[in-house]
Amino acid sequence: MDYTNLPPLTKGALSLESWNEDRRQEVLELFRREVYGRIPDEESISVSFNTAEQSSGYMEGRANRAIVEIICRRLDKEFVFPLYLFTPAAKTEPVPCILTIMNRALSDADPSRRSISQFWPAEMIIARGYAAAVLITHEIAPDYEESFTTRFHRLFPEYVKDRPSDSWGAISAWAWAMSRAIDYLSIDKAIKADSIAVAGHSRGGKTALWCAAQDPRAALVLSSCSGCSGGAITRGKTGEHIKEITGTFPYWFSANYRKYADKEDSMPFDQHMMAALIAPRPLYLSHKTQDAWCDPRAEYETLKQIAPLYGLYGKPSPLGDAMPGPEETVVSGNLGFHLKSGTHDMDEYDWERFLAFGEAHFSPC
Ligand code: GTR
Repeated sequence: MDYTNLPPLTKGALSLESWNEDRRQEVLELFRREVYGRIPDEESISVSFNTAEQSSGYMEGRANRAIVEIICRRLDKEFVFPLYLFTPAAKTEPVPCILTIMNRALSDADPSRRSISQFWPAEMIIARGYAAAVLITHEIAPDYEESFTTRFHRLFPEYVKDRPSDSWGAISAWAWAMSRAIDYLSIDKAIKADSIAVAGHSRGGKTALWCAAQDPRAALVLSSCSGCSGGAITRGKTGEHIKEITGTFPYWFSANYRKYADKEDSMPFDQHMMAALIAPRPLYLSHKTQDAWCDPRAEYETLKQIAPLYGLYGKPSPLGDAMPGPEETVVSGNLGFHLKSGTHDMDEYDWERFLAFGEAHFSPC
């Protein structure tokens, strides 16, 4: 694939003057309007928190658990979703936190810890000195077509019928919820407010990226196999494209996004521009060899495209031309990438590297 014709990050030569706040807002607006959809009238939603439960004795006494209800009200509607938060019991000082958006069966991120899964190894995260927070997609916005009527969507009944083509899809609702979780984590005294990372896999990986693109408080991003409409440049990628993803999951995106199916060359953006919105914050993308649907090469290219921007910010993160091979990891400055043999998944191998990347930036221990 020849990447010389990608839409450029800036108008004119890449410099910090041309990648200024106006340009960032312009790019953000492109992704809000054309891809994920905007949440309208955000100011009309009030958010408060209720610590519904606080208990100790988890993970053989090594962790405390809080369940925080995030209460969202708009006009006469209310919608509440839980944030599950484990903190290391032995720590007296605030700790960095990894906030994961979980998009699989509850057993993959079981808040009771009866079911343990490599997908969200909270015990390992705690042992390394972080707090482990998790949100469950299903508890925020349904991951199936339901005409935008339940959970988060019910705050906006007037958008059920005449839904503008730039209205939010589920990814925007999940990303919004991650930001509300950051609202809470930033005021919890157990957490270091400037050291909150966001993480997710696949649709969760897309969500974590979109959250961080919009919310500068997401201080570090860990995104596994996010692929199409996530970390992968769409033009020229293998596997899934806009036609397939909007055909199967139309409710993830704004209605506008569908118009680019089979017309990707006409997009005034591509995914490297969303990743650029995260610069110069630390960003790590991980991959599996047998995930042609996602296309690791297209994700590595995203990092290569934004690496010069990190240099301009004084965070040099140069990357070699060739993508790392299986079982290889590349970390350069604030950018990280690895490829592991296997199928579309997130596991302890990935978390090992995510946590090491986090340690280089957050010093959790
Ligand atoms: C697929 C989707 C991918 C990816 C994946 C997942 O079906 O098309 O883009 O997000 O689901 O979330 O596991």
